[in-house]
Amino acid sequence: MNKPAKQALEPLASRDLFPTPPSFAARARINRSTWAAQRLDDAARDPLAYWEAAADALEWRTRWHQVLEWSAPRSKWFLGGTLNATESCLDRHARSWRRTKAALIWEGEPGEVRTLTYGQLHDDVCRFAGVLRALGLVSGDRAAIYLPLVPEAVVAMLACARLGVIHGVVFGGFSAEALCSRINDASCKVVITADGGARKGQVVRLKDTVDQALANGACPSVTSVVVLRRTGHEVSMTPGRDRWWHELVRDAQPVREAVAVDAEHPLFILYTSGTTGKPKGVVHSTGGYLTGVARTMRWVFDLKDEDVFWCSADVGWVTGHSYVVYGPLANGATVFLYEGAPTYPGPDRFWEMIARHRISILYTAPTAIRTFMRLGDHHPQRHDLSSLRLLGSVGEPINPEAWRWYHQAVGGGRCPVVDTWWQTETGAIMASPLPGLTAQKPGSCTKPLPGVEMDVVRQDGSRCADDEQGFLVIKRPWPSMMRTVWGDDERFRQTYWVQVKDPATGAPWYFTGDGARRDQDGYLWVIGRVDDVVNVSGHRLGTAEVESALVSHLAVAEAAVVGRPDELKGQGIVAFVTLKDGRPPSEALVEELKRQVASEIGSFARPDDIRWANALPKTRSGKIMRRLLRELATTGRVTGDTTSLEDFGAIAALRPAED
Ligand code: 7RM
Repeated sequence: MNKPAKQALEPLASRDLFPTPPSFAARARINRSTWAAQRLDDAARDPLAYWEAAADALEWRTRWHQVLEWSAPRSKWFLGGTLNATESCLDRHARSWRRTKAALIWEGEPGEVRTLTYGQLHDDVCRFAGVLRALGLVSGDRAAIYLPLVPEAVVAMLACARLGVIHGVVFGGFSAEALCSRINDASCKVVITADGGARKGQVVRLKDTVDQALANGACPSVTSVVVLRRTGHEVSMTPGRDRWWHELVRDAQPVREAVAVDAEHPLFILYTSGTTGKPKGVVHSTGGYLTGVARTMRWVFDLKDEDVFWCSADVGWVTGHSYVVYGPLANGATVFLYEGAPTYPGPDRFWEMIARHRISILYTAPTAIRTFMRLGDHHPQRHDLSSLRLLGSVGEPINPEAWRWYHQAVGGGRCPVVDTWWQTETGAIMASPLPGLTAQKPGSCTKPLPGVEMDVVRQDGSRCADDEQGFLVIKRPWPSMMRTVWGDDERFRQTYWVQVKDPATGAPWYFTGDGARRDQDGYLWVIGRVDDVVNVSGHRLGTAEVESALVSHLAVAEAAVVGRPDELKGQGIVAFVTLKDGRPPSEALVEELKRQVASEIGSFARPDDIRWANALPKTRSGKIMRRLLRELATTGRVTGDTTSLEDFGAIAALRPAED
C-alpha cells in the first residue's frame, strides 16, 4: 500500500484528546489504581492467564484442564470445560438477590412497557425450553428465530441455549428468500416467529414472510413453527406445522435442569455478508464466546449493578447477541429493549425514553447518531438526560463531527464515549477505550483491549510505520473468535487466514478485512473495509476520511464516498451527500464542499463529483451500501443483490435524471 501524504493525516490523528472526567475515573471498575500499567503488561505477556481469569467469572459445570489448543485456523478454548450459557445468564442470578432485579425492561413501539425480573426471565426460559424439547429439539439441533425485538426474542434464544440447541436469529427485516436460504443452510427444524412486529406505526407481517419462505416445501428440514401473538392481526396457521406460543407454554414441562455442553459446543450461528453474494454462517462457541462478551461488557461499559443499559441494536445482529443478551445477562445487568423505529412517533423518541427509564449507558451506531445530529440539538436538549454516564458507538467508523456531537449534545460533555471496534466474527469488542483509563480521540477506537493483540501491517506482514495505512490484523487467538463458517471450513480459512502471515514464522494472522492506521500514540484509526479504499493519483485514502471532511461542513448531514475509475488519476472520487434540513443544494455549495475536502485532507482528495441525495442507501443494520454506490458512480445504474436495502427510494433518488 502507498504511504499516505503525512500532513493530510496528522490533523485527524492528533486533533483532540478527551481524558475521562476525574469523577468518572474515580468510580470506574478499571482505572489507574485498579489497573496499573504493570497489569496491562502482564496481560500482554500472558494472555492465556488473562482469559482464564475472565472465564472464571462464568458458571461452569466442570472446569477446563487446558486453556487453549491452537492450530491455525482451528482453536479450542477451555478444553474439558462444560457449562450451559443460561446458568451463567439466569440461574445464578435467579438464586441470588437479583431474583427480583429487572433483567429486561421492554418498551414496544406503541408505548407499552413490560419488565421481567431475573426470576421471571428464568421461569419463562425454562418453560419455553420445555416447549422446544416437546417439539423434538435436542442438543446440537438448529432453530431459526425470526421475531421482532420483544422479550420473547431473548427468551427464545436462551431457551435454545438451555437445551444446547444452536440458534440462528434472522433479523426481522430480511425477506422470505433470505430467511429461506438461512433456514436451509443450517437445516433448522423449528422456526420461532410472531404474527408481526410494530415498526413506524405499521405492522411488519412476519408470519406471512415465514409462510412464503416455507411455501412449496422450500425448507424441508422444518417440522414446526412456533408463533408468538404480538400484534394480534389475523394470520394463517398451517395445521400440524404451526402452533401458538401461548398455547404451547401452557402445557409445557419446564426444563429446570439445563443441558451442560462442551465449552466448544456452538451457541449460535449468525449470518453475515462477505464479499460474495452468499452470506456466511458465522459459528460461535459457548465457553469462549461467553468469556469474551462477559468480560468486555463489564470493562468496556464499566457496568455496575445500578446501571440501566441500552444497546439499541436488534437481536438479529451480532451486537444484539453480545450486548443485548449474553454480555449484559451474564453480568446480571438491567437491559432496556425498544421494539420500534428510533424516530417514531417523533424525532425525540430516544431522548424521551432515556429520560423516562433513567438509562445510564447508551450504545448505538454512528448512522443513528448522524441522523439525530441532522434533526438538531433541540431534541436531546428538551429532555433530562442526566441519567446517562457512558456512551458507546459501534458498526462503522464514527466521524469526529458526530463523535463531538454525541459527546456534547447527548452526553453533556460529562460521559466518556467508547468507540468499540469489533465484528460478527470476533464475537466481542476487540479495540475500545477502557473508559476509566483511556483518553479518547474522536474517530479512533483507541487501543486493543487487554488480551488482544492487534496491529496494522503491510501486505507482506511487516509492521506499518506510525500513520501509515495498512491492514488491521489480529495476531493471537482470542476466546470469542468465530470457530468456522457453518458447513464450510474451507471458506473460513480462505476468507480470514490466508491473506497475511507473520513474516518471521509464516504463521497466519487473522485478517479483519479492514484498513487502519496506528498513530504515534499507538491509537488505531479504522478507515473502513479494505474495499472502501480509493487510490487517487497514487494516494490511498479511506472513503471515511473524505466523508468526515464533508460532514464537518455545516450544511452536510451525511456523506458516502466511493471511487470510480479515472483515466488520469486511477480513481476519482464521487461523493453522495445528504444536506441538513433547510439547506438547499446549489452549484456554489458543490464548490464549497470540494474546497472543504481539499483543505481538510489535500487537493488530491478533492471529489470529482458531488451528488445530492435525500437519503443514502443502507443495509438494514445501517451500513452504507458502498458497492451499490460504486456501481452507481461508475455505470449510472444498479444491479445485483439489494435484498438488504433499507430504503429502495434512496436508490431511485440517486439515479441520474436520464436513467
Ligand atoms: C459489530 C459489527 C464489522 C465491520 C468491521 C468494520 C466496521 C464496526 C467499528 C467499525 C470502525 C468501529 N459487526 N466497524 N465497528 N469500524 N470503527 N468502532 O458492526 O460484522 O456487522 O461489521 O464494521 O469495518 O469490519 S459487523
